[in-house]
Amino acid sequence: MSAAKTDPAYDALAGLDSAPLWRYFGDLFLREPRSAARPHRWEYAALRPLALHFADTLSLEEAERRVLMLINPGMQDPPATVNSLFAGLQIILPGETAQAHRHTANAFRFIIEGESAYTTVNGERVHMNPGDLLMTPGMHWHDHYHEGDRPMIWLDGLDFPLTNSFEAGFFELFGDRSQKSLVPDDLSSRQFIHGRLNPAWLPAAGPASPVGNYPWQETARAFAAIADDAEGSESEGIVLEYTNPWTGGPVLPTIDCKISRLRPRFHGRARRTTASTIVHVVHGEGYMEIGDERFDFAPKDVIAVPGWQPHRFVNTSAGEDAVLFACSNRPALQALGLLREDLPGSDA
Ligand code: GTQ
Repeated sequence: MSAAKTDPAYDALAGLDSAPLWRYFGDLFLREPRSAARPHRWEYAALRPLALHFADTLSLEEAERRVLMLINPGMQDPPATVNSLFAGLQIILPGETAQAHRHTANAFRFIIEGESAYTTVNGERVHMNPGDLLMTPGMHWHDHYHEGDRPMIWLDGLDFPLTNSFEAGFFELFGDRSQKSLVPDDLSSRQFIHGRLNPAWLPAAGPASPVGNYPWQETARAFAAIADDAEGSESEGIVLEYTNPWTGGPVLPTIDCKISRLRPRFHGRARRTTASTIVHVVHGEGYMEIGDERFDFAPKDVIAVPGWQPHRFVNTSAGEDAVLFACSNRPALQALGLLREDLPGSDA
């Protein structure tokens, strides 16, 4: 009976801070995920001049971190890039220090341009060069210093949308602007670099990778060693996961990081996953299809791939590889029993 719609008991219920589940049910229990995030591309060539502009006009005394947030048009408040992940472009100039702090959010950096900066993570200076992947696990003190001679720009990835949604975010300033160096520079990267030969005197500690830097040199060496001898994944090409040497699993408890080499004319098979992904183009030209949209990409662009959207990678070049860095929230979903992946259009 439509009379039920005007039943005054509904107002009485609202007045008691209660509501009828039957009027919400379909929105609360979706047949399948519907991401708030939209598929999106951020063009590096357009953002870079603005990063340089703010480097000129805003000092690091005025900004805790000089970061251009990559805000998904569907996720403005609170801001996120996709679901539980945030990405931003951070710029630091020669001679600048980004002051020491720590937070519960896990972070990584993928270095885009510049050289001779380092971040000090719990007393270890970790140097950065283009293509390097650096870790700053939750509650590790970190400050950045640039001793080079041109601007340094990197992609930050953090899980603060997750820590904030769990209302588990803490933040502290160290006190001094920078930490003192407490151990030899780049020690964690050097002692774990081989991956298959771990330092046996160090007990596994914490849920995150102990490696400060996964240098580009090692990534390039891995691709060169595999060469064209492996088939790779039909969706992601020659795709390598950066691993926590203590577990063989993802580098951070809530974020995994991978790098894919797409050979010339690679046309990936579409897949979908409940994990949400952020892709950064290291080099090469091509496009991503996400849902029914196509995003052409150029080097250094960033692309948001919302969860459960079918997506595919295409390298349009006939002669050059495309190399893509990607992070996702897969470990968080996996830990909670929420990970589903498939290849749409197949029975698999
Ligand atoms: O470099 O420590 O993009 O604390 C956001 C928060 C970077 C950082 C971000 C941060 C940092």
